[in-house]
Amino acid sequence: MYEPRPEHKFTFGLWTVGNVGRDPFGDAVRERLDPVYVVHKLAELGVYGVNLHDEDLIPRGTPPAERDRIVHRFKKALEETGLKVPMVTANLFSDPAFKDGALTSPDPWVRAYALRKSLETMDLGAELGAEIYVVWPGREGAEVEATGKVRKVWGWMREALDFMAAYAEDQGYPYRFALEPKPNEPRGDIYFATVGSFLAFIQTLARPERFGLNPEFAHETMSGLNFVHAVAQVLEAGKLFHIDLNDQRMNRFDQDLRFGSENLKAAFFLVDLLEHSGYEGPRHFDAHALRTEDEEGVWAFAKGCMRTYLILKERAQAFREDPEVRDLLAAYYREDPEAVAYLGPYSRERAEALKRAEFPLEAMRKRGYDLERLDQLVVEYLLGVRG
Ligand code: GLT
Ligand code: MN
Ligand code: MN
Repeated sequence: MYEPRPEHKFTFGLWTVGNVGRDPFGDAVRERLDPVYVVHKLAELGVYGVNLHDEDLIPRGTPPAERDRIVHRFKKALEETGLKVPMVTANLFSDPAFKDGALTSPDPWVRAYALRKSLETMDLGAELGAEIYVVWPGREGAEVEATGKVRKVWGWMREALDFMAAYAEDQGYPYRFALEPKPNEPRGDIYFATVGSFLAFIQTLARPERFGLNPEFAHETMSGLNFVHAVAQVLEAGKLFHIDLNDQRMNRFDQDLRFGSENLKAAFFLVDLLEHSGYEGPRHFDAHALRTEDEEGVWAFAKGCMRTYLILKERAQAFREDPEVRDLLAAYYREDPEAVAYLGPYSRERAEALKRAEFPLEAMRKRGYDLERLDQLVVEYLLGVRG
């Protein structure tokens, strides 16, 4: 019942299960895994697809003939396993050249280099069948405000994204661009900090229909925001192009923990939301095993992400079908036709009727919403003692 299958659309990045456990204070604790090996392992676990940065597959500086050999070998593994590559992204953060920004570097050579790298990654992704292109502006930020760069970065970013979308159009690539916000880390402050900031920015682009969001659980959560609310807004805007699932404690560095391992209630409502949203894209786990783990721990981590997702899906379904929950919700949303008539689109008549309306103020003020009972039921479903 909780066995992952390709139709669940679970995906992992090469950099997630391939994470070697390096942190700012400590060296790698695991060996780099061969991407072909990762493809076979993920397929065995019932995963749908594998995502990658250009450099996860093709190390920086690889000569063209070697590049083609790597891609050929990787494609063969995809064919053998049936695994897809739904999403690709350019690594615009590791190269020291990007230390003060990539697409928003003050140095036009760096901006041009980042743009070229993005186009090459789009070519690579097209070869692998990817249709989603993620842009994570990890280095597009600052520690020093005195440069005044904050006035210029929006224009640079717009120009780069418009260039990339036009290139996709020109090449006949099907890409939809999924922009991924994060408040900080690796920069002191990243310009595109939250879901809201990217949602607004998209509307200023030349081809807004090509652009959407790649929200990440950890990234909204680290600044204390409500990820479920953020995703709901993205869905409402028709902009959920991709999603990064993981877990995170508030006000900490980017932990990228196993999905559902910290904020179980938020994970429950996220799955509840996603599964009823009509979103059909990949469920990507952008997380990695703890640094304490060896390779076995990595696969336990990957299985855990998917298993927890499927358990939460079943729990949320059962919760929604519980007659007591249904009754509570029916009472919560009780619609009094007399009140409803005052609402809706503006008309002069409606405004006048509203001004004449007599409100049952005492009842309105006295009403209890029965949310303690409703929330306790959530807890009982999560604890597995009900449903
Ligand atoms: C990096 C980052 C992630 C992004 C990836 C895409 S790489 O691990 O922390 O949130 O999704 O570039
Ligand atoms: Mn991410
Ligand atoms: Mn993250």
